[in-house]
Amino acid sequence: MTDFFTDVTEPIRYLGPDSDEPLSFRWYDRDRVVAGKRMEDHLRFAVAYWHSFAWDGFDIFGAGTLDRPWLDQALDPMAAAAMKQDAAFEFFEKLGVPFFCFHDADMAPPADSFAETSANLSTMVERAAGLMERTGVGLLWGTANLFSHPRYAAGAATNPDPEIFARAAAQVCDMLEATNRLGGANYVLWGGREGYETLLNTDLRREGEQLARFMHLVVEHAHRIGFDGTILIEPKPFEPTKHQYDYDTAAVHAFLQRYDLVEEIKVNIEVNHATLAGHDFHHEVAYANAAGIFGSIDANAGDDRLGWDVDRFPVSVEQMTLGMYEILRGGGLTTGGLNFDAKLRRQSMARSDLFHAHIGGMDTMARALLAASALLESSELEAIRSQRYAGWDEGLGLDILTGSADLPGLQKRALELDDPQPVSGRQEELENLVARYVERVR
Ligand code: XLS
Ligand code: NI
Ligand code: NI
Repeated sequence: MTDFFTDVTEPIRYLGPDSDEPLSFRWYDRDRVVAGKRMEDHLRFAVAYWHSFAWDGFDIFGAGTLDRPWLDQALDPMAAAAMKQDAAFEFFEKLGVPFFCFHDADMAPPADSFAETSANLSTMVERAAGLMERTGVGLLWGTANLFSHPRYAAGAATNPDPEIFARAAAQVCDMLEATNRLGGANYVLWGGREGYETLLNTDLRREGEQLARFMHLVVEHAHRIGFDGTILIEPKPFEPTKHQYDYDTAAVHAFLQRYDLVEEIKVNIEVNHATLAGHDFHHEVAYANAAGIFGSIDANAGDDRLGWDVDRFPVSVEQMTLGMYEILRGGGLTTGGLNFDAKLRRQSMARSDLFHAHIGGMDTMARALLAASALLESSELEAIRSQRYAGWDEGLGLDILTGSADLPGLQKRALELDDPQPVSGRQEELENLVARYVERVR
């Protein structure tokens, strides 16, 4: 094993809620069985290569701050990529996560020609395959970066120039095959610049059709190569563009239905994107489950006072409990997982800060899982919810739903009967109920 994380000499262990050891888990106990499943299998944690290994801390106001020797510009790009991979796998192993996620450009340096870029990717993917084999770390998902290069300034699939669409398709072809080669459980499409800056130069109808065509090409090729993972779209309302077409889960669902893709593609919900769209994380998961398109999670958090995608590590057990509750209520994660699409603050310069950040995120999610699963197992909320709708399972409700009631019939009925009386929705009582489960988790 190489040694980039010398401050952490042993794998991170579970020491329980009373531990004062900063480099230990207090809630994430991978073999603990929760509702019939090991915690590790419930949560399916993944580390995001881009924020943790490909980012040096630069922002729009200043240069990199983080201590990341593998990002040294003086290194040969392929040697640097190998060093980065060694550092990443040392981290995955010491942290004890089952998965990671990456974009093509995170793992292999893009070159001047597509041929060379493609060759770099296959070299690094083969090398990753060896490290995955040695460490047992799997790939939760792969994705292509279709937003950083200047050629994608006006979008990839939604670009006004078909040559750029074609270049993006070539890149996705490579990355889908790379994901398949590495046994990836999912493939993600995030429409980084699939949107518009101004309607003055944008043809909305064409761009929608182009995007749908692109998705169909991806789905067709996934079938062709026998990729058995799930294809996911990651909704985000804006940033970098003023308006993104994959605004939220509802917009993605409408798009998938309109273009006959709803059986083929699901969603990867990111917590911070949900809040940018004006929703709760809870809402996005519930909506996806109701629509039958729930796939996976990018576990992170925004900041209440900043309207940006700040990608903090999750810290709120309350917020995460509500999302986890919906996930469990929908049957839990299958091919999906919880990917830490989260980054350190720019002043957290030490390499060991990566451990503290992930430990906090994993403990937050583990605690949320425990609270959510106790709440679900008790059936307290579900009993109240089903009682609230009980009228729809028989008599009048069933007649309305099955079509045996018509407007004049309902009018006649209303003339004969007393007015119906509203009942309490019991919201505050339910909020207190959730709080009790969050407090008592052990
Ligand atoms: C950016 C997105 C991105 C995707 C993968 O906001 O969250 O990181 O997860 O391209
Ligand atoms: Ni994001
Ligand atoms: Ni994301």
